[in-house]
Amino acid sequence: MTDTEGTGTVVESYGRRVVVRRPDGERVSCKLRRRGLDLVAGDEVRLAFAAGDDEWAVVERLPRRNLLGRTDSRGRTEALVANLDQLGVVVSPRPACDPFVVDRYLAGAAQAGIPALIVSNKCDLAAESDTLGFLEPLRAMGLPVISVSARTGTGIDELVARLSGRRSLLAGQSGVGKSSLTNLLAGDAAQATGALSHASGEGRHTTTSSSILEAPWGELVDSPGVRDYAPPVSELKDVQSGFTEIAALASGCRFLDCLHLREPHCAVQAAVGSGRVDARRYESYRRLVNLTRQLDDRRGWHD
Ligand SMILES: Nc1nc2c(ncn2[C@@H]2O[C@H](COP(=O)(O)OP(=O)(O)O)[C@@H](O)[C@H]2O)c(=O)[nH]1
Ligand SMILES: [Mg+2]
Ligand SMILES: [Zn+2]
Repeated sequence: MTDTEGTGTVVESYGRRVVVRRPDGERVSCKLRRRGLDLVAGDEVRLAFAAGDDEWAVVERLPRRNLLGRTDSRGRTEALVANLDQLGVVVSPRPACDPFVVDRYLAGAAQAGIPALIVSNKCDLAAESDTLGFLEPLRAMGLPVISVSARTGTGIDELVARLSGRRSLLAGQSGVGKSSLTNLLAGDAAQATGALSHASGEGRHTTTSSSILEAPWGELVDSPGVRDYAPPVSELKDVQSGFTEIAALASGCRFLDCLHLREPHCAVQAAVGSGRVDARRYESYRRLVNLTRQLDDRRGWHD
């Protein structure tokens, strides 16, 4: 007897078990045929239903188009979600956002090759928008900025048009309105998620595991793990790939391995001096280099 074969997309992952959406839209709870498959939401997988078995098993993970990861507090890389079409960084005038956190999300997306946009929520609080000045250099770099209000509905149509037909993740600091936007955009889908795992008594035991919400217009990824976000960086030299305006200048530096910190004849430092590169963005870059150094030290201790 041979296996029945199938394919699908992982929409929820619980480590040893996953929920897979089949091509016909049905969601099935699957076991993993072997250890080490390392599945996250968004993964495309091959399934088999073995004769004599009573459920689908994931036998293989198909190649990933991209993978958004994070660095945890011990400096270990953790995969969050695969095959994303875009990352929306949600900001708001109140609570005021830390621009350095916003830059870390943008750096994670850039490193993974995922297009990013800014979702500027709470535009009904326009009187307090003076905290959003840090968006200007980002806008000037060509990053789309969409002003919305989850409260009044302003801009939501434009946001849906942006998200339409794509798999998007909305990330951002606590309080900026991610849940409000998710409820507004995919409320029914959010309620459906987790029903299968609750029914089978598995629950969600890791707070960072992502899930995919399927709305009529597209997909939204719910990822609690992106709250306190640092991109995964294995080498200091790689930090600049998260800052496209800095990476673009590196060929003008005298040293091939220039980190653009205190090296002489550095095109990046010169551009910061002349105002061509935003000084705050450069500071973000420096902080991420330093964070990477600290994490390297911590990794050293734990290995
Ligand atoms: N004025 C205003 N408040 C909002 C808006 N969106 C969300 N909020 C409020 O901001 C607070 C935090 O929202 P929440 O969705 O829980 O943020 P999250 O932590 O990012 O998930 C709540 O009190 C929301 O009612 C908005 O567009 N305008
Ligand atoms: Mg929330
Ligand atoms: Zn340099």
